[in-house]
Amino acid sequence: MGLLTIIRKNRQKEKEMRVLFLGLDNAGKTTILKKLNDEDITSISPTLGFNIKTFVHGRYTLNVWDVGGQRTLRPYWRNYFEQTDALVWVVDSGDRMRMRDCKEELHSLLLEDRLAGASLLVFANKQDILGSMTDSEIEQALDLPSIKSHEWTIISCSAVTGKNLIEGLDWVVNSVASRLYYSTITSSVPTNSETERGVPVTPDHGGAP
Ligand SMILES: Nc1nc2c(ncn2[C@@H]2O[C@H](COP(=O)(O)OP(=O)(O)O)[C@@H](O)[C@H]2O)c(=O)[nH]1
Ligand SMILES: [Mg+2]
Repeated sequence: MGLLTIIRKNRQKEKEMRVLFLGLDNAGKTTILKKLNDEDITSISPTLGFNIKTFVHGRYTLNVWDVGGQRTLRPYWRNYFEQTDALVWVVDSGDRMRMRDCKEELHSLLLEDRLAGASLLVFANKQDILGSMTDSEIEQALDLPSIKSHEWTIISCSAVTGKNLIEGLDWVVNSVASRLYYSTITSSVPTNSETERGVPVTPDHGGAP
C-alpha cells in the first residue's frame, strides 16, 4: 500500500474515544479515575449517578464515563452504551463472594448490541490488598477465555498505589486505535492469546443507528 498507516475517517473528531467504566459497586472505578487525574482519593463516596472525566492520553482524548454500580442502578447502564469504544470492567480482586455476580453482569453486558464493537479491559483492582485474587484467578472466575466477541485483556492494578493504571489506558487506546484509525499499531501491553488482533469488529464500532 506504500503508506505506514491507513486512516479510517469514520468519525468527525477522529482522535476522541468514548470509554465506559463499569463494574459492581465498590470495585474502585471512581478511585481509579481520580488517581489517574491526580486527585485526592481519600474521600470518595459511592457514585449515585455518573461522572465524566476527560483525559488526554498520547494523541487521543478519552471521554470516560464512570457510572454507579449498585444493583439498583445497573438497569440504567444501558443509557450509556451508545458509541462506546471501550468498556473497562473494574473488579474488586478481594471480593470473592461477589465474583459470580460480577461474572454474570459482565457476560450479560457483552450480549448488548450497542457494545458489540467495544474493546474490553478487565482491571483486576485492589491488588495491594493481601490475599486478593490474582489476575489469572479472576480470568478463570469470570470465564474470560470464553469471550470471542470482543478484543479483551485483563490487567492487575491498584487504584491506591497507581500500579498499572497507565498501562491499562495504553492498552485501551492501542486497541481502539488499531480498530478505528489504523490498520497496524504496536501495543505496549500484550494482548491476551485468546483474542488476536483481527477479531471481527464493525468499523462503525457498535452498529449504532
Ligand atoms: N485497598 C484498596 N482500596 C481501594 C482500591 N480502589 C478503591 N478502593 C476503595 O474501595 C472503595 C470503593 O471505591 P470506589 O472508587 O468508590 O468504587 P466504585 O463504586 O467502583 O466507584 C473505597 O473505599 C476506596 O477507597 C485499591 O486499589 N486498593
Ligand atoms: Mg463510584
